[in-house]
Amino acid sequence: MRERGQILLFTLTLLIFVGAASFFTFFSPSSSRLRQDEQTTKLMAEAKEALIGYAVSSATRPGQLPCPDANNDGLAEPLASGNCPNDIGRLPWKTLGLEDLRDSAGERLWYAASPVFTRDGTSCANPNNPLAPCPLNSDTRGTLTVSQDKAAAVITNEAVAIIFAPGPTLPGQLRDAANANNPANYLDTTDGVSNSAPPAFIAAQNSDSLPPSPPPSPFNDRLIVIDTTHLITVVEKRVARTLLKMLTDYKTAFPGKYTGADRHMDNEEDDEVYRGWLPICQAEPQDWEDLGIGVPAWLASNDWWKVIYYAVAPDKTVHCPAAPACPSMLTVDSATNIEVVLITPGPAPAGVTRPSITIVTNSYAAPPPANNACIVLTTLNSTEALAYWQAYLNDAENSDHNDNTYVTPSSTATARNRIYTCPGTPGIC
Ligand SMILES: [Ca+2]
Ligand SMILES: [Ca+2]
Ligand SMILES: [Ca+2]
Ligand SMILES: [Ca+2]
Repeated sequence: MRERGQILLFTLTLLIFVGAASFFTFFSPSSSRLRQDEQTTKLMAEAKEALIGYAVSSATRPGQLPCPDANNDGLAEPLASGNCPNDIGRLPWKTLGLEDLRDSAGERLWYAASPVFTRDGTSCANPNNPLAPCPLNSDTRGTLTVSQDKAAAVITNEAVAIIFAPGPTLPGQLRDAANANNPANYLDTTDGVSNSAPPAFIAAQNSDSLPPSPPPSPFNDRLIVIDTTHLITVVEKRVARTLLKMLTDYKTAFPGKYTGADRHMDNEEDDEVYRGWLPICQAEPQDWEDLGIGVPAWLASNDWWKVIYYAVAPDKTVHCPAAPACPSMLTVDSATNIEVVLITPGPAPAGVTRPSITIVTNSYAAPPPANNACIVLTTLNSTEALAYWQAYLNDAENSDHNDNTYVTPSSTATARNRIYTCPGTPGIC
């Protein structure tokens, strides 16, 4: 009995101790800061999702990000001669449809963007590709560098955008009205890297300068990164769904049939060709426009049609000779009833340049036709076409480019090929 009483007393004491500890944890200043930090992390994640949503849903240039806000009115600055006037500024929260987000110091978020993801499609000189001079597609890479805590500790040099919570004012920073729009008054410097000076950024204070090794360099920025792989992956999904919708509309408008493929990259269908590029300029048996199917201008002006592989079941085109000479359907894994296949490439692995061969636009329609689609009159021979696709397609059964059999891409990496099929893709096919 006495023993039981002792146990009870011990348990009671323990409960009081644990209760008091959690009370102090919950209400201590450090816990309050932790909650504020968590709140800031949440807001930054919300800002990241809004930027990605903006880029994915662009009506004119999928993947394009807004310019940073230079004058603190919440609105992205307009492009000037095709480029943002500044590559760093505040997050344009009004443009993104967000609340007036503030970090734990009450400051608005800041935002840096890679100019290749904010500029428009016309601001480059590109004699090889006069009507799509600066395309934004799977081959586009961000140009911002982010280091961990030292300039040499590079995490990525292909960041697309960075969102900053600037934190409280540090010594030397002025945030009065006259200095309110200068990023150096919000974003900090450590190990020689200044977060207010693109294109190189740093995520944490240089650990060498922390006590007991004086002098500690003041630094309180927090940042999150949008990398090339993440953005390209979601933009590719949107592009693939647009192309699948065009194809299913085609099959509806010209009952039961799809256009054949383009074997030369000249943007026009070739009879009895069932794999290669989707001919967005000239489809067969009828052109897109003649069937009332819109071809978004961005497919041509950003060269999306060049990087996505298209295959069609021979029997679902009008030019296939009669069975059994015409194999009827495509095979994908164990499914033998596939009518069309699209494969998106994902961003190129680091160090890989795509396309792998030099593509020169021999000539182009001038003036460009209204639909801006019939622009490329490049002609690749079959060896060149195979080399081209082998740089984009990873699995041997897909990159063979010579039969009607395909496989679900084997890689599970974020940056990888993805396959879309009809029937098979939910919501469209
Ligand atoms: Ca503005
Ligand atoms: Ca700061
Ligand atoms: Ca062709
Ligand atoms: Ca194959």
